[in-house]
Amino acid sequence: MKFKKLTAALCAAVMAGSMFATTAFAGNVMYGDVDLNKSINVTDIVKAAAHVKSKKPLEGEELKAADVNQDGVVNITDVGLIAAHVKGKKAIVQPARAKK
Ligand SMILES: [Ca+2]
Ligand SMILES: [Ca+2]
Repeated sequence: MKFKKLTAALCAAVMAGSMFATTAFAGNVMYGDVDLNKSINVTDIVKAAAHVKSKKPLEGEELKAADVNQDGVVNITDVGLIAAHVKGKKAIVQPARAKK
């Protein structure tokens, strides 16, 4: 029966779609907030710096949040950006959130 097969394919597509939506939502990190506590402060600089020095690598959401300039790597540039934000020199501009 072709219809049954199509329904199964549709179900799989919907499930994959909802999984993607969950991932997208989880991806809404605050850039610079490395420890994910909703505020950007000196702790986040320390965490990002420890990652850059390979002392304590970040992963997942933390890694995403630490990549402030979103160039795919967390390095001293990102640490500098977080530091500038904390010192009140240059605020980190958060990307526009997807509107629903
Ligand atoms: Ca934080
Ligand atoms: Ca970066």
